[in-house]
Amino acid sequence: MNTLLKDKKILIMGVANKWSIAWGIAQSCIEAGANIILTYQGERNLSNLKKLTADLAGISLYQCDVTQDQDIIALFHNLEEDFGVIHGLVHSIAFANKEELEGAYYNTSREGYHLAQDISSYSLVAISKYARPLMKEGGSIVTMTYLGGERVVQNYNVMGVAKAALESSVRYLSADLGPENIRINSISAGPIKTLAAQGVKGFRSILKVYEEKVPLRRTVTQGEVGDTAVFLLSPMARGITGENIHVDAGYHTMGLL
Ligand code: NAP
Ligand code: 1JT
Repeated sequence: MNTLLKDKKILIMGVANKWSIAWGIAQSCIEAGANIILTYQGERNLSNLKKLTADLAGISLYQCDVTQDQDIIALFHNLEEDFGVIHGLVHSIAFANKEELEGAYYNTSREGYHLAQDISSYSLVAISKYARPLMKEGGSIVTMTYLGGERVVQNYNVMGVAKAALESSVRYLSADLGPENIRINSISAGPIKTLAAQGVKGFRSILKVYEEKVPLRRTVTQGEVGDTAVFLLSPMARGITGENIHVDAGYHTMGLL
């Protein structure tokens, strides 16, 4: 237990189940004394979340599909009424059609491109707009990215291009929101076995490279990402905005492996 986020209200979007990176972040936030608010997309996730949070006091759950403007508007309207203020926001949401996460990038369909951009990148822009009025005491926004947004990583394809847009959005939003003492940063996590990663072509061989070649000779955990998120959400990171922090056991420092 620590007090880095004592009594701070942190909204976390993107918990699907206990393997979600967002759930790792939620646990680290709770350990740091935060009051957390979670959003879920559909009824299936609501029952998961109810089970996950059954033993934890004071966690509020709200529905929000980020492709729906009316869901985003209703979410922040309800948060304004129920809490009046939030101090932190975690965006841990992405989607792309599985068949577009393999083969040549030029085979990406127009529809698949738009879908990946809408859910994985534009959603951060819309959410930041509506979170801003609630961050009356200043705030910190954290989003999740992957190295495939900066470099060519085989198979990451349309998600890589969506992550590049997401990372650029972080920089533009940092300029918009900085004067109101709202910071925004991304965490570039190494590969972690989650629902999203399941069934992704070549994922296992990427994990193997981590164990054999990266500086720390291992993969990273949801808990390690969670602790970095707590740092970024806390006053310890008060001078940091528009930044991308790699939590990837050092993989990003390496040349061709
Ligand atoms: P995850 O548990 O599957 O989380 C993805 C979340 O996005 C799910 O909760 C999913 O909800 C949500 N989502 C998708 N479409 C949505 C929509 N329209 N509205 C609201 N929520 C929606 O997988 P994860 O690995 O933790 O991914 C979280 C973030 O980490 C993503 O941005 C991902 O790119 C990033 N990341 C992951 C890795 C990795 O190796 N796992 C590495 C680096 C970065 P549903 O389940 O209901 O669709
Ligand atoms: C999505 C998926 C977003 C998998 C994701 C993701 N962000 C990171 N990963 C894990 C990953 C995926 C690939 C990869 C390396 C890591 C699945 C669909 C929903 C959005 O390739 C090198 C493909």
